[in-house]
Amino acid sequence: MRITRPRSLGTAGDSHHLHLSSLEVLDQTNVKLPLAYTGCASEYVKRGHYVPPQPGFRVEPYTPADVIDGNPQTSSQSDWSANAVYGSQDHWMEFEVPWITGGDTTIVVVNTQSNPTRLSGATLAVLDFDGTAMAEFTLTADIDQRFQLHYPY
Ligand SMILES: [Ca+2]
Repeated sequence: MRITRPRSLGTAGDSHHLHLSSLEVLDQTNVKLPLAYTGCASEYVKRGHYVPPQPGFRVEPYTPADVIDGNPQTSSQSDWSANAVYGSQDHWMEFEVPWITGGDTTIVVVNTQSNPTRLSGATLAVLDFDGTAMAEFTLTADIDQRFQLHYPY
């Protein structure tokens, strides 16, 4: 499963960031499937944003692991520090889904509370093992977003 925010969506107004709070995949009986992040992401998303130690912020960078930690309060943040060149690359991240069973699958995306419009127009693609897109959804600025994957696709 790949989430992409390409530069072609626009970089004006500090809009080109890929920050995400949560991604869940539920099978037809609403059982949450285990997702895995194996480090497959664009450079800045993989690196994550790092905030120097200060009150209210943690020390670890904000990476895609924060998207599948089961906690909607934590979010990934593409690096927007002085180490990143703003607008220089497309942002994307991939998560592995071990299986998708027959029947309807529900994909639940939780956007960040701050600057949710940045996610608007980004895409969520369900990829086959060879990278072929079986389905693609367009994300919005909504905080809670749900998409139905109908089998067969
Ligand atoms: Ca989270």
